[in-house]
Amino acid sequence: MHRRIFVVVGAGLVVWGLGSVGLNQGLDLPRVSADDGVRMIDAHALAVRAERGPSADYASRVIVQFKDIVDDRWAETRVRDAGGARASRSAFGSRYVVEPMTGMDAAMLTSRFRSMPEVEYAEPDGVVRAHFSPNDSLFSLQWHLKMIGAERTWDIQRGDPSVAVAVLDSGVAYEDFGPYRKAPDFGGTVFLPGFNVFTRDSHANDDNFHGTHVASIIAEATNNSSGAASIAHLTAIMPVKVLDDEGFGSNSGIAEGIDYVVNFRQGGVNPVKVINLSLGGTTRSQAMEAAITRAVAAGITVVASAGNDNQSPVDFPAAFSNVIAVGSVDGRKMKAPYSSFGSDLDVMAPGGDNRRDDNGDGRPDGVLQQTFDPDLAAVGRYDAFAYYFVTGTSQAAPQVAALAALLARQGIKDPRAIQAIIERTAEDLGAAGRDDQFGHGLIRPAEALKGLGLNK
Ligand SMILES: [Ca+2]
Ligand SMILES: [Ca+2]
Ligand SMILES: [Ca+2]
Repeated sequence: MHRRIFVVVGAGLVVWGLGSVGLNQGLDLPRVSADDGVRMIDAHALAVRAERGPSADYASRVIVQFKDIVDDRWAETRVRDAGGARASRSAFGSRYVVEPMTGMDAAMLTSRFRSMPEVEYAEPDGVVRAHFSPNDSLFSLQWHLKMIGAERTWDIQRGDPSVAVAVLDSGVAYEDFGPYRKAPDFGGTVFLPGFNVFTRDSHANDDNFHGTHVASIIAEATNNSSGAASIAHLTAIMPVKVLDDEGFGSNSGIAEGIDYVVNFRQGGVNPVKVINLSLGGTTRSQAMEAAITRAVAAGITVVASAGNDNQSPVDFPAAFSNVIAVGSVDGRKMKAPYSSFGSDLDVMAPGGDNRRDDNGDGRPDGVLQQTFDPDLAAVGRYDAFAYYFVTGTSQAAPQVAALAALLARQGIKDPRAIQAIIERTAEDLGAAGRDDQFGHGLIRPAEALKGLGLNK
């Protein structure tokens, strides 16, 4: 199922090595259904997939950044000297992802690149993964919106298509294209031209389920007499596919996706003011950090999920100091048992806990939005849309990204100011003041927006 794209440096040719996406259109699997059309994701299948790790061998590669703008022929010599077999150049500069030749490993290759004076940095590529909690099940209505006071928020600001959030994820069900279908409750949602780092084209279609759920938390069509509501529903979404069909990706892929967002222009301006990263890994990447620093310098607020391993520190990219790191609370405003923590944690949002039913509706508490059936997606069907309760810091981060977009719409331009407002107005939880379990506390969007900008 996995696909890889490498430029073969030797011949100077771009060779697109596209593996096939397994489409078994005729397969008729039993679907989980409920009377009200709300469904649960088969937690077992997701857990098995997460345990197994990625099919794609992201971790065997090396990221190398040359100091100067170089041409591929020049780079080819260095890649060969270092022991690289194949390399793929970034669309945005002299950054290459190099596969080692037989007998070499990523560590050896990295150390050879580091000894070259022309190299700015080299590092083994790292694996990142979607931060969904693999124990999702069927829940009741959108309690997360009540907890953060969404209705009071909408009295002040509902977003505007002139402000966009880039969702770097497994893609989004935003268009009808090939086997992919637009999710039904994206009715009036505006989508900007996206990017797929695997195919290097604009078709950032979701083949997993995760990215569509995350984008729906931010801007699912609202007040349209159908489906679910969302926090910043008039905000535009830019779909950027950096995770594969299993929810895995690489540090180099994240850097590539961020570079696409930073370089995007429409009518001479970049409407993207927020990047959401509901994903992470444990390896610190210079390539990713440099891309994030460029984004923040360009006025883009970067939000990332803390991770679902109940460990400290939080994952990268959340652990970077210029990224808003978001943890997850349950229906009681307690830290969700999976939510990672530590000194880099900034704020919390309701990401849910499927083992609890604190609103007493007979269903476990998760975040309800539209996406498609992940089990059917695994066999190549991306059109089985329904409303799913999903839990995780993946579901918490986009609530903060949505709030950042609303603040940007109010006219707050500096990402540091946006982060400061979100933190200052958060509801303090746990130990008094900022602490490592809750950061600054639970976001309060209406309080953050009050008195600021357009509609004060
Ligand atoms: Ca709706
Ligand atoms: Ca419940
Ligand atoms: Ca506290």
